[in-house]
Amino acid sequence: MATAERTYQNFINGKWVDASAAERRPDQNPADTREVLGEFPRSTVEDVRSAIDAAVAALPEWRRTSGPQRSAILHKAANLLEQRASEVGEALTLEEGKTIAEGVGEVMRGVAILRYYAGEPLRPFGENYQATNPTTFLYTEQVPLGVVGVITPWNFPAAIPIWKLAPCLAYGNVAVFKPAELTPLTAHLIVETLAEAGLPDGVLNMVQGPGSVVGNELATNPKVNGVTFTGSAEVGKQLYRVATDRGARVQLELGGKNPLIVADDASVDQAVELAISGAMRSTGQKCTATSRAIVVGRIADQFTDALVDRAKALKVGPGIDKENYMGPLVSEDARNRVLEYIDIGKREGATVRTGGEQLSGSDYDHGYFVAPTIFDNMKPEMRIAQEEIFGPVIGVIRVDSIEDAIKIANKVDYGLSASLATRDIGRAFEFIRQIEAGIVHVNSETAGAEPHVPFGGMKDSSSYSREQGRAAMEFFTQTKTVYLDMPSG
Ligand code: UN1
Repeated sequence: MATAERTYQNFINGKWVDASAAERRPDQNPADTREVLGEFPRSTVEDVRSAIDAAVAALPEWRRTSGPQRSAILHKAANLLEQRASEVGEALTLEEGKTIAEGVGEVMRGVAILRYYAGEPLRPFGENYQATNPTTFLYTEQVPLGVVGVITPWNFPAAIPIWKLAPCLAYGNVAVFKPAELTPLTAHLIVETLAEAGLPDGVLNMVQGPGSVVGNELATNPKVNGVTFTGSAEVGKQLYRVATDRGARVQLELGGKNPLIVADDASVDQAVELAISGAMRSTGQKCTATSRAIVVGRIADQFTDALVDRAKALKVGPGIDKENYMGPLVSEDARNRVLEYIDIGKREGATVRTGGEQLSGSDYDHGYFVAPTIFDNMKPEMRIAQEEIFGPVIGVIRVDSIEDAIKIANKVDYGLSASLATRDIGRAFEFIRQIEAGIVHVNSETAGAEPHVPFGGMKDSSSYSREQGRAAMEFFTQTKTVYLDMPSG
């Protein structure tokens, strides 16, 4: 297996530069940790400050570029990324672990997002109004927020950076991007592609390194006007306190505990497919993953048996191998955390119907593989039914009525996505009305997001803000109201 040959750098003011600290972090393949994909900087506060200063210096000119100019750059970035989709997708799979179909699919989603935001600067940026004085031209204009810190997680190392960076740049902002430490290579390739598309120096800067240093500086530095963050609730809430305390705008996308309610009239085959795909794709490491199957009445046994059979049949192994359905967890910590939750579930009295353990054997011994796990007899108050596990684990909760199912679905702190499998339109309407979730599905899985519509959660899943589609404009711009009158005399 190859060992690290290449060392990587930060991107500041249009140049690839070494971090000020000599210390580097190896980027390991979680399917086979003997493979190191590169060595990445562990940057210091000085590095972040120089990236912020470069962004500050680039802002006046960038914000004055025309919409069509910014549009052209984003179009070019989309085309360049499309040409590199298999290369970037492969890097993503090797460092994050998801399957190659998901890796390349995610990069293509990034391309679609870039194309959408390439169109944004060509759409309306404000509104005009009638004024009391009939000759006044009264209008609003959406102007950039300014310098934005972009902090992203490892689980969607291409799509999430792009869905934050593309609107950030499209609306005339400048960015300091801090990718997750576990997926620095995908971030590197994306920044390389965006830079090649012709962004002026300093408009996009990237600083690799730990959240406690790089993320913290972005949260505290008074020159940073806003911070957009996707990640854990714990880090997000801390960041929110620190950054809003100094008056910055903050956007959070946090966890989920997403339910799939299976009504007693549902197609069992369809419901099982939604549960498996929602729970096991990306090894369950999505904030939109399905982690609770709340099953109503008489079909519970049939559904659960079929779910268990389907989970047993899933092929698990390195994501780079096309025939595998599910790859490893992203890291040793992630694997240990999932195994710990499985233990907690057992101790709480839920029944493991399949999985529940780490996988061993030649394909598995150098990676962080856990078997697809189905808990039966999960009770709503159990920790495994309340807390985000972020792994290939789903629990079945059996209930007597759809009303109880919705009540239980809502009785968690999170409210990101939710799904109902049913053939009954009345039940669908009731579910849509009652469910506390930012993203609601009927007969489709809880995960997934179209690039051109708002994405975000209720309750503890976000900060009441939405990303993607036109909703992104609310975070990345501020409103200027203009009263334009004729000079008198
Ligand atoms: C998806 O379900 O495809 O971090 C997107 C996450 C979410 C994105 C999910 N912010 O998992």
